[in-house]
Amino acid sequence: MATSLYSLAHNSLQQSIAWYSSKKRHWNYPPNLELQNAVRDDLRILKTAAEKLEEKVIKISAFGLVSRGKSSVINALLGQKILTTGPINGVTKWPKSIRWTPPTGKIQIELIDTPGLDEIDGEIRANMAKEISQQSDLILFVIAGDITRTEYLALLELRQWQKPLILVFNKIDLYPETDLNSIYQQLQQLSNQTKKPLFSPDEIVLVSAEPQPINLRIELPNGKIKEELEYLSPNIESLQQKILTILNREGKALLALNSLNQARIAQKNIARKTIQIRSKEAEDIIWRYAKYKALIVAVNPFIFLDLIGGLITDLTMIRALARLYGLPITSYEAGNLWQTIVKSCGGLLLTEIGTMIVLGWAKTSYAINSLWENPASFTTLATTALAQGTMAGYGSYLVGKTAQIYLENGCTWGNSGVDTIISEIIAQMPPDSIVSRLI
Ligand SMILES: Nc1nc2c(ncn2[C@@H]2O[C@H](COP(=O)(O)OP(=O)(O)O)[C@@H](O)[C@H]2O)c(=O)[nH]1
Ligand SMILES: [Mg+2]
Repeated sequence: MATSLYSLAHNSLQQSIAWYSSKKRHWNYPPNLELQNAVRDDLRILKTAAEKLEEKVIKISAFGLVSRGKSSVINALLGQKILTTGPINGVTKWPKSIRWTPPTGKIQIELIDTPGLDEIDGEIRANMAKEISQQSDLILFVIAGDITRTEYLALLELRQWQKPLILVFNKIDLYPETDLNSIYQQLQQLSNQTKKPLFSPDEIVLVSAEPQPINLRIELPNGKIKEELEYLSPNIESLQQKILTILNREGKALLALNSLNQARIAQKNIARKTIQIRSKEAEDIIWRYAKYKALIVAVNPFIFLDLIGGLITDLTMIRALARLYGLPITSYEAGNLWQTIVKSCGGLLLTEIGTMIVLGWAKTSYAINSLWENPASFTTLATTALAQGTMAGYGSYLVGKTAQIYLENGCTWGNSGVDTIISEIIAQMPPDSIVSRLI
């Protein structure tokens, strides 16, 4: 990944932190304690995401069902038996993390071992899995033997969270007939062969992290038979190699993407909570401007001025909402808002033309034929003005509602918004990279 993108990611995060922790974020609205408490955790996540980018330690975690050999795989990577492994379920109770400095690289890696996805129950498991995977830059999903439905669903979910994955098929010493092709076929069967396969062949690695010892029968010169266990060394080089290749090529991109993704989730949460907590004030603002606009349009006799007046009211309303929420209006979102405003004005123009045709004259004609020359037409004027005013007010109401949606989602769009940088990073990576699989 180009360094410029890395600094872009860095700047974007710094900008967001500066914005969201600024006291001036809500313009001169008084501080809202409920809101401050509600977004405290999200702010912390935003800051952690920025720190993570600076730390440059890549987190790799092992996921999978019980006894597939997650702990063994990590031991094998480390070349040391640091983690306890064993045939009994639930050997690994809590997530553990270990620093690993691979032989060749200068990269700092943190390996995270997790309990099996099926070892702890329901909600705790789901939360733990989600939390660890969100922190991880790369996930080793360890399987052994047939892929179960549970494994397949977990893989689907990780893909949905846009997590870079390597499928590690462990214990090949027990399944010598297994090859990439058979794993591939199984995956396709599970996905009903309709969807795009979850993995490309080069994201699957076959290893044996802790091969079972072989019982050797040695015939001694005196004719006696001696039994001896022969311990085979792990077969893990292919995984080591794969990890190093990925990290050398796209380690920085993985790091940046993960930080940006976390920041994105945090920013969306802040926006959502802000809009929720300030909904009453927002409603007041929207109605107030809708009424202004209805009034301007109803009272004002010229079509052209109606439109200009309406436009100015809408823009002022959007600014008022952005200030209430303290959310940035980015260029992308502003563009989309413009479209909505233009549409709302288009609606106004149509009613104007419509009422002109139906009633035979428009308000504009009153500017020329003043009312006292033709007092009988007053009712028509009132009807026209009312129709236009109502339409205009309704238009403003729609614009206000749309502004809410855009401010909530749009806080991550725009030139330096995390969404833009995420897609730029993905677009820059070569098509066979693990990052480009995340689209
Ligand atoms: N035959 C064989 N057994 C293995 C291999 N890797 C791990 N095991 C065994 O599988 C069992 C579970 O391993 P462990 O690492 O504790 O699994 P975890 O629950 O996924 O962490 C242990 O008894 C290991 O000795 C392997 O490559 N081949
Ligand atoms: Mg374990």
